[in-house]
Amino acid sequence: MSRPSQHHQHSHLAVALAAVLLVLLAAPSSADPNDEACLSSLQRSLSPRNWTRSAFSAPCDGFISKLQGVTCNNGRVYKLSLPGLSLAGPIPPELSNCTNLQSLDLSSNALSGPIPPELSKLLNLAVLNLSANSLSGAIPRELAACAYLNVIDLHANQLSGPIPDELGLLVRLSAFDVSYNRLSGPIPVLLANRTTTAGGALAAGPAARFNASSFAGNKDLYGYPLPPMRGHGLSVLAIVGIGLGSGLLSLVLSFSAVCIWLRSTDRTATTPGEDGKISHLMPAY
Ligand SMILES: *[C@@H]1O[C@H](CO)[C@@H](O)[C@H](O)[C@H]1NC(C)=O
Ligand SMILES: *[C@@H]1O[C@H](CO)[C@@H](O)[C@H](O)[C@H]1NC(C)=O
Ligand SMILES: *[C@@H]1O[C@H](CO)[C@@H](O)[C@H](O)[C@H]1NC(C)=O
Ligand SMILES: *[C@@H]1O[C@H](CO)[C@@H](O)[C@H](O)[C@H]1NC(C)=O
Ligand SMILES: CC(=O)N[C@H]1CO[C@H](CO)[C@@H](O)[C@@H]1O
Repeated sequence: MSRPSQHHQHSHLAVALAAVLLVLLAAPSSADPNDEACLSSLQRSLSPRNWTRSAFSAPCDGFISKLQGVTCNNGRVYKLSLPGLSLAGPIPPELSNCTNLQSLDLSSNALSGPIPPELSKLLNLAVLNLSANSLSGAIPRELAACAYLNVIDLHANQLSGPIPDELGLLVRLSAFDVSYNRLSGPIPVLLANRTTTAGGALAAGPAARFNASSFAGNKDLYGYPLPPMRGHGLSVLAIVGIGLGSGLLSLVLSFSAVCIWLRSTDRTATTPGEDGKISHLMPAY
């Protein structure tokens, strides 16, 4: 007697499961409010040309995106790739609402203003490429919170201030480029030097973690792998210049002194003539 009712219960369960599955499969097209806030802020700030506002409420249909440059994974925005589209304006802090973002590429545009420290809330971020823009201000040290960062490419901007030491703690970094900015100060040792292996011995091959090309084109940046204390190198040049200059000056001075002396001796040489005249006149005395 109990068997049929159990069967009945099982089939009920199966129907319920199927319904849940159907709902789940249909669900991904419904938007995540965080992604919507993130994409709306990007539209407000940079207005990518092909973006239609209607798509923000449902940017992802499972793995497929309705917006240019947006890649979805399971209904969430996971990649934003908008290089070389002449996008102008500041990076909105609300970009940090795309909490599943793993890759952000806004390179080769006309972005200005600072890199928002809020980007450090993107805890899954592996790729950050903001190269070839007009970004200014400091590199936020908060970025060190993005522990999965593999790529930080900030080359060719107008970033200033020091390179935060904390970035050296990002153990997964395989590409780091801050060349051609206005950065200053010493290069963090943990970015420049390969850390020692567990045994304490230095890893084989070159000692550099990132070589000079990662740091080039920043006038006031110094330390390995760049020359030590560039300011010092300049002052050495200045000392040489001062030395050469003062040498030349003393040469000119002594030359003119000799000239003046020669002239005065010329005069004294001519005075004997006058003396002679006088002496000729002398007899008439
Ligand atoms: C917009 O989309 C069209 C067709 O999909 C494409 O040809 C065009 O390059 C896109 N515009 C921009 C600015 O990328
Ligand atoms: C960042 O983007 C630029 C241009 O869009 C590209 O040339 C460069 O290789 C990228 N950086 C990395 C580390 O992939
Ligand atoms: C980093 O490496 C360079 C070159 O091998 C070396 O001269 C320098 O002393 C190292 N710095 C530290 C702090 O280990
Ligand atoms: C610096 O390292 C990059 C790869 O990380 C390599 O392509 C480049 O040739 C190196 N440059 C120098 C001057 O060693
Ligand atoms: C909807 C949402 O999550 N909005 C957040 C977007 O990011 C800003 C700044 O980080 C937050 O203040 C909002 O709450």
